[in-house]
Amino acid sequence: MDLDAVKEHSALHAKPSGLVLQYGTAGFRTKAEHLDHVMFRMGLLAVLRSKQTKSTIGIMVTASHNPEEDNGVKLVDPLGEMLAPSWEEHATCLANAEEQDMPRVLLDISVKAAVSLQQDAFVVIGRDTRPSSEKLSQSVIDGVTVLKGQFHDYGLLTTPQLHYMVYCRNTGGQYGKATLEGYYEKLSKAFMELTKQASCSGDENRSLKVDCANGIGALKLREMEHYIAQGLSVQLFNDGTKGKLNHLCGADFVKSHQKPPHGMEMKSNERCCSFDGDADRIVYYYLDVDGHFHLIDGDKIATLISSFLKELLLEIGESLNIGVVQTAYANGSSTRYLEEVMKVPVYCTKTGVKHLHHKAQEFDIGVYFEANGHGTVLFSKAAETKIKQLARELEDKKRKAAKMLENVIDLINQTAGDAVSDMLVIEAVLILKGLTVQQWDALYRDLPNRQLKVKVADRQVISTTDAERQVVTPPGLQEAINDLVKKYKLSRAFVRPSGTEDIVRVYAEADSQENADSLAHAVSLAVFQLAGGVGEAPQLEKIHEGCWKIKPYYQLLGMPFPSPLHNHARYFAGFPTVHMNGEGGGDLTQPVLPQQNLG
Ligand code: 16G
Ligand code: ZN
Repeated sequence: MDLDAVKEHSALHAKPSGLVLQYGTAGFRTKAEHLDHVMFRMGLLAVLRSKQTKSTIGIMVTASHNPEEDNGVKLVDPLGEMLAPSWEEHATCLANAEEQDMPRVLLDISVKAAVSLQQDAFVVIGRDTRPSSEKLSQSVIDGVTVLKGQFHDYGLLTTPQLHYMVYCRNTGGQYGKATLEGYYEKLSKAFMELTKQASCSGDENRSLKVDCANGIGALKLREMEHYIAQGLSVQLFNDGTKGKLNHLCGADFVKSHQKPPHGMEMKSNERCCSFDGDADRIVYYYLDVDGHFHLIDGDKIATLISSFLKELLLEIGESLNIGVVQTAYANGSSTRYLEEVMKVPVYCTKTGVKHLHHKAQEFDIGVYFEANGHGTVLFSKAAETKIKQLARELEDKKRKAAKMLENVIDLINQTAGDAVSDMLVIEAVLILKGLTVQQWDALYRDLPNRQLKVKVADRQVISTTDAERQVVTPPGLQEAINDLVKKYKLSRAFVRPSGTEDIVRVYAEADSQENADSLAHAVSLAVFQLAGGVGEAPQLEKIHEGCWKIKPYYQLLGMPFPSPLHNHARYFAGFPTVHMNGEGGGDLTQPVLPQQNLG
């Protein structure tokens, strides 16, 4: 390792002194202008990881669903998986080493991880469409080359495409060809084969509206469009020609605001979906005839896909085990439906794809989805071999079912959640089962829920157990949550420190939206009080300018209402919304009629 060269080049990507960043749930993420040194250093680290694993390593430059001004970087391990936890620690150490210490830290890592330095290294790089991404990926390349690693820069790619490339390269092409064309061909062939099996295809014009979050998904779906045109016509919105990345659109916006993205023309009962900024998440939705918005999130996607797979397994009479993996954010109705109606075992892990992915590997067929729309299906090697064998040996209907399973294996991107691949699986299942989007939505009804954020001095004072469903510290917080939850029907609530933002997240679910809101606010206040809240106590949730959602949670906590915090609010008794009068001065004791348009 030529440490003098490392030092010299590092100076061109100098670390702002004092800046501390953490390799979080999905790599490093912050404002793009703070990331140059991180990119260079991750280039260095990828070379070490490649030498150590004697495999190709991936680096993706993206900040996913975060604002356009942000950026981020993550490393992809040999089988297309997230970086191993011990290397996340190395990544954090290297990124935070002050300029003069960096070469020593690099050397320490290579010793600790027993990297054979004379081994060759190969790194593949991808980036999203952010204005900062091109320059930052150049810094990655500087890092790779200074350690004499070889590389291939794929340029613009979706995150899951990069995962795919890494896996293809490390399996000698068995998984597919490590080119964009290879990716499009593999997926489209499987999609066309699968949908050919549908008994009622052809009589319906299959079309789907796709909100691409003004991101990379638009470019890549455009490239893919003609490969699938015979089976599905896609109409792209927010394709990046006008709007800003992830701004008022994309999967994260739609899921968290539970409303349609801007820039999408929706007619009633049309199937629509949204990707996130790097196209590794997808959610579906539609407007009903009354113009009401219906969200179909990752939980319902998991339900659709796993029920389809289970039916195919029943058809071929094979007892391969199937399991669904969720996080605490999964809607209670989805878990109940999967367990009680579909009789599929459900497991819960901590938030973050790597945890779900890991758990899903325990099954012959492991379906995992986060409610936010990130997910995929994993087939064990043994299951794959068995299915392929059955597709050759069985006859008639059984053979057809086995062939379908074989095609699903090729259609799903097993390396990571992939909006494009998931979209095609979903579309194929809807065609094969002859389901409309409404029928899919009607599988079960989501319990009303609410997510809130609370700012505290140090979010690490909150530690959790039981897949983040129970708080361990600070003392008293779990008891407070338990007491609050008891006051509502069908309710559940949990809190966890975010892995991507400096806040604590609160989730609550209950029998009505009002109660879910109320419980979420009450829990937020408990967090604020018991976990060192900073600034103002949790504000009520803003619905639109001048309008806030409220239930008198003060009463629940034994506080007087109206509280001084809301002395500009006019309160309508029994109605859980407060309309704040911008000039102040409304009379809190006088009920006002609820306004139309509550957002
Ligand atoms: C990251 C994770 C996502 C998780 C989210 C939670 C990956 C690829 N992405 O975006 O799975 O849901 O973080 O964020 O792992 P939070 O910790 O801020 O709630
Ligand atoms: Zn993403």
